[in-house]
Amino acid sequence: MSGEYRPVPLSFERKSPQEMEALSKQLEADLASRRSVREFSPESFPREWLDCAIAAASTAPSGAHRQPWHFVVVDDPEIKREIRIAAEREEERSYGGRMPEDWLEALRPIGTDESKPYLEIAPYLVILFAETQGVSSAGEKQKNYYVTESVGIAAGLFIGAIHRLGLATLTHTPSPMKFLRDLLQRPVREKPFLLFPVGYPASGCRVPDLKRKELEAVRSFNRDGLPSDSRESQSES
Ligand code: IYR
Repeated sequence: MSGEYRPVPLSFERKSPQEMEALSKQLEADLASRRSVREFSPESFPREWLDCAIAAASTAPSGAHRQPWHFVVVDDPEIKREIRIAAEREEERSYGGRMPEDWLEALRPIGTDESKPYLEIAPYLVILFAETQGVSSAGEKQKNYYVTESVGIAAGLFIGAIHRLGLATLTHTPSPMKFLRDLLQRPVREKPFLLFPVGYPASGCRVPDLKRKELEAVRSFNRDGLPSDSRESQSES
């Protein structure tokens, strides 16, 4: 992108209302069938499929169009093993006292613990880094804007793309995640953001019995969210 505003015509294909009506039904059903998976089959798939999901994720809108993300794909068994060992080392500390009791209690229905075998079993690990600083075309340090929002949106598109491809993933956040930058030899200006194991679910894969919030709980219309008296008391507190 040059330094001036030189707009070009938008390319936008208008769909028929009939098609949109049909899509509005399919869309939710399709995304509702997505689940985070922690039991993967070791079966691999072509790397190009992952590249397609990453390219799709990289279409995300971003602050000042800086696209402040970098995806590292790992399929090397030795690197996956190093990542599993380092992640489990951190998780042992987290589950063994670093996470307060209320957090552990919140995680109980999810069934997670410090053991992360899927980090070696899944055919690919995709590590998403946030570029806290960019590099200009002249090779100089460049400020990035709304980095967390931008990378979060790219992560969402990636998760949706993986699902639409017919694969499964997990938004894994070993904490702290700095070991990923060291193990993958990424520059200091890149901050590990999320780790996605990607593959097919294992046969017999089980997932937590989660219920999602109803639409009415996550969407208000105009000002109908709260009765006016509770809005007042909220702004006072
Ligand atoms: N990172 C840990 C703990 C964990 C935290 C949250 I919040 C989760 O939704 C799930 C797990 C782990 O991966 O086990």
